[in-house]
Amino acid sequence: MALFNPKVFLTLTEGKLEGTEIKQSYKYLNALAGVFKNETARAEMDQDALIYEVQAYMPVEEGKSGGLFFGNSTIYPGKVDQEYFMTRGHFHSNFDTAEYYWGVKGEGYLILMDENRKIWAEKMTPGSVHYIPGKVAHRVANTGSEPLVFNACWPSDAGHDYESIAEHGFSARLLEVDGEPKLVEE
Ligand code: PAN
Ligand code: ZN
Repeated sequence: MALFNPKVFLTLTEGKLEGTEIKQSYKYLNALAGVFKNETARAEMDQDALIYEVQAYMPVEEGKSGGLFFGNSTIYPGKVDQEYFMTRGHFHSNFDTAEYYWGVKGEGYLILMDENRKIWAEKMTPGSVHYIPGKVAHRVANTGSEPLVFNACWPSDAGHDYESIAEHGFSARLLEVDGEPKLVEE
């Protein structure tokens, strides 16, 4: 019987994935037009600033049911006006599919919004575990001064629906108010 080495390594203290099959993507400020509340402020900032990056290990074809994907996201610290750097956020296209996120480094909030636009946020810190139920949109904001790193695991047929967020947004935004993060209704 053959013995194999793992194809993928997770650096446990950094949350980073290593291996030849890891897909890597980068989200720069110029790709986030219309995402932040103050679009004028966003447009005046350095458009080449790296806001977040994502690694994904997708051992089965995307869209195939029954598989699981594994990811890493790193959100850099910063704000557009009062609003913390954050991911675009999405519902899953296959609406009733769940996901796990867990914090590895840094601090921030996981912002969750259900199909009735009810919204809440969970604090993310190293070791915090977050179950994202199906039918719940999710986005992460970095409220700290260091990169916020988290890992994720989601079904291979979940898909990403960015369009409904682009159209309707989240019902609240995480803003810095008097030096503290506050979820402010739109
Ligand atoms: C994550 C996210 C990742 C980037 O892997 O895709 O954190 O956020 P956006 O996709 O919203 O830009 C996930 O939730 N996958 O389902
Ligand atoms: Zn997701």
